[in-house]
This record gives sequence, structure tokens and C-alpha cells, in this order.
Amino acid sequence: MDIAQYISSQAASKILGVSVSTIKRWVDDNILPASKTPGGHRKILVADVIRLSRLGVIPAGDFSKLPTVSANPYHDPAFQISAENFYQALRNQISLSCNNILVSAFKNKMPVEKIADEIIQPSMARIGEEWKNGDLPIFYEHCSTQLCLSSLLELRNLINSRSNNQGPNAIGGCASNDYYQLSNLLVDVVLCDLGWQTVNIGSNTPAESFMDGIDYYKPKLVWMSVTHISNPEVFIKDNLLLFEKVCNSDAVLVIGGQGLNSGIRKKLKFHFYGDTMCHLGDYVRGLFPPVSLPQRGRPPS
Ligand code: B12
Repeated sequence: MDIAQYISSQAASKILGVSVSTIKRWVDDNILPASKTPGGHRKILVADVIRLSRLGVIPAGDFSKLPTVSANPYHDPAFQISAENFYQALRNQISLSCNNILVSAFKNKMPVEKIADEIIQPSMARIGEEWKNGDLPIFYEHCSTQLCLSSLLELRNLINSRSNNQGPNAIGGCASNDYYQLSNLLVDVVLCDLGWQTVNIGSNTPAESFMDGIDYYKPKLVWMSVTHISNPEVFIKDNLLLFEKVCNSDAVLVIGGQGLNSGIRKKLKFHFYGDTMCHLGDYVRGLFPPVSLPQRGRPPS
């Protein structure tokens, strides 16, 4: 899908199911960003049309009219949006299928947090079980992770190609000796989808780098995804130092991940803990509500 493509007001009106005059008014009211050609024609980014459609108030949208460049029909059963199809695509290492299932889920308004919890997490857990049972060699875990990562980075680029994202800053990553990348990138993309400007400082990041990142980016939110804890004592000590730093920087510390069992959670300090990306989404929407929604027809004077 060519997300960086510009389309006309006419094309946008067909996709969003509203009149051309409504599209022009939304552009003039800065609800739908657009550029103007020397001839004065409005040119609208596909990414901004999708952003508006995902705000959920445009009932009559028809997204099959969105320009697609790939030869692969989204309505091919192999691309149907399901955890089973995604697991099969991972199992057979078909990157095109992985990519199209996640991108079409996003295009069809599935929140990124649901894509994470209902498609990616269960598919990767099955791959993990097969490794644990000796049915799959370890490289399958690596390859499957890389397939997910490349599709997620495409979604992140799509989301971040929106115009003028004015959201607050957030930074985050994983602690030292925690090499897991997927859950960490998912936090990043979920926050991007909710309008935050994110800096992903990556997996296996020492506590000092989190501190330096807070001084440099002055974030309103710091996240840590925890899948593997190599030394609980050191992890707890670092968490208490990080929490203090976050509080002194007028931000919040958000944590989660399968590495945080109830025993260790009791010894940690944080502003929010969540089991899933949907938990994260619900919490963050309370912190920084999504942008205002356009209403059909002329706004009340
Ligand atoms: C891929 C993978 C790897 C890859 C990681 C590759 C990479 N670059 O990321 C590699 C090969 C490195 C790896 C290594 C190991 N692995 Co491994 N791995 C997995 C696997 C298959 C998938 C993990 C994943 O990314 N899942 C997808 C994410 C999205 O799901 P998730 O982590 O559950 O995250 C969800 C929630 O926790 C939550 N969440 C996560 N982060 C956050 C953050 C916030 C803020 C919030 C609110 C929520 C949240 O939302 C997410 C979406 O629902 C899991 C199987 C599984 N069941 O998950 C095993 C698994 C985690 N691995 C396991 C093990 C044992 C290991 C090793 C110790 C093996 C070994 N002996 O070397 C090493 C440890 C490496 C290390 N030091 O970090 C075990 C852990 C068992 C345990 N509980 O301790 C598992 C469960 C496999 C199994 N079935 O036994 N692994």
C-alpha cells in the first residue's frame, strides 16, 4: 500500500464517504492536513486519510478505494486477518503474508494494541511452545521475530508519516540482558498510534541510558518492556533509581511484560503496570486523549 502517496479531494471524499466540500472544509479547518499545488489543488496524504478513518466517526468510508501498489489482493484468504493465518505465515516464513495481514488489519481500523494482543502475541507464543517441545529449532524464534519486526516497522512508518504529530514525548526500551525486541517495539507503535512522539532506546539497555534519555528528551512517559530478568537484585535496584528519576522529571513510568511475575512486581515502583497492550492503550488514552474528532456537517457556531 503506497502510504506516502498524495490523493485528490475527490479521491479522499470517495474513500471517506463524504462530499468534496466537506473534505475542503476539513482541510481549511486543519482537521485534514493537505498541500496545495501551484494550481491551488489540494493534495492529501493517504496516511492522513487513514488516520482520520481510524478516529471511528466516518461510518460510510470505503477503504478498498485506497490506492494499492501491490499485486496481492487483500481479499485473498491467505491474507485474511486472523491469528491462525498469521501463525501459518510465520510458521512458513512468508514475509509478504505476515506484512499484508498486519497492514490490512491496521487499514481496517484494528487498533495496534489489539493487533499485538490478538494476532502477534498468540502466534509467537505458539512458535515458543513448539521450540520448548523440541518441534522447532531456535532460529525459528529469531526469524519469526524478524518477520514481525519488519511488518511493525512498516506500520510505524505509516503512522509517523502523518503530518504534524504534536503529541508528547515518550521513551523506552528493555533492561540490560533482556534481548527481546518485539514487545518493546509494540509499546512504541501503540504509543505512536495514540499520537505520542516516541524514542525507542532498544533492548538490552543499561539503566544509565534510560537516565540520560530522560535528561535529553524530557519525556512525559517512560516505558520498560520486561521479558527476561538476568539478575533480579540489580533489576530492582535499577528500577527504584529509574522511578525516582522519572518522578523528578514530571513523567510517568509504565511497565509490563511476561518477565514481571507478581513476586518481583511487589518489589518494584511504577506508575502503571499492564498485562497487555490493550491495558496500555486504555491507560494512555487517559493520559493524553486522542485528537478532536470531525463531525459531519458544519460545526456549531
Ligand atoms: C522470540 C523469543 C525469543 C527470542 C527473542 C528474539 C528477539 N530479538 O526479540 C530469543 C531467541 C532471543 C529468545 C531467547 C530466550 N528465550 Co525466548 N521466547 C521467544 C518467544 C517465542 C516470543 C517472545 C515474543 O516476542 N512474544 C511476542 C510478544 C508481543 O508477546 P509478550 O512478550 O507476551 O508481550 C505481551 C505481554 O507481555 C504484554 N507486554 C509486553 N511488554 C509490555 C510492556 C508494557 C508497558 C505493557 C503494558 C505490556 C507489555 O503485551 C504483549 C502483547 O500482548 C517466547 C514465547 C512466548 N510465549 O512469548 C519465548 C520465551 C519467552 N523464551 C523463553 C526462554 C526460556 C528463553 C531463553 C532463556 C532460552 C535460553 N535458554 O537461552 C533465552 C533468554 C534470552 C535473553 N537473555 O533475553 C521462555 C521463557 C520461559 C520463562 N517464563 O522464563 C519462552 C516463554 C518460551 C517457552 N515457551 O518456554 N527468545
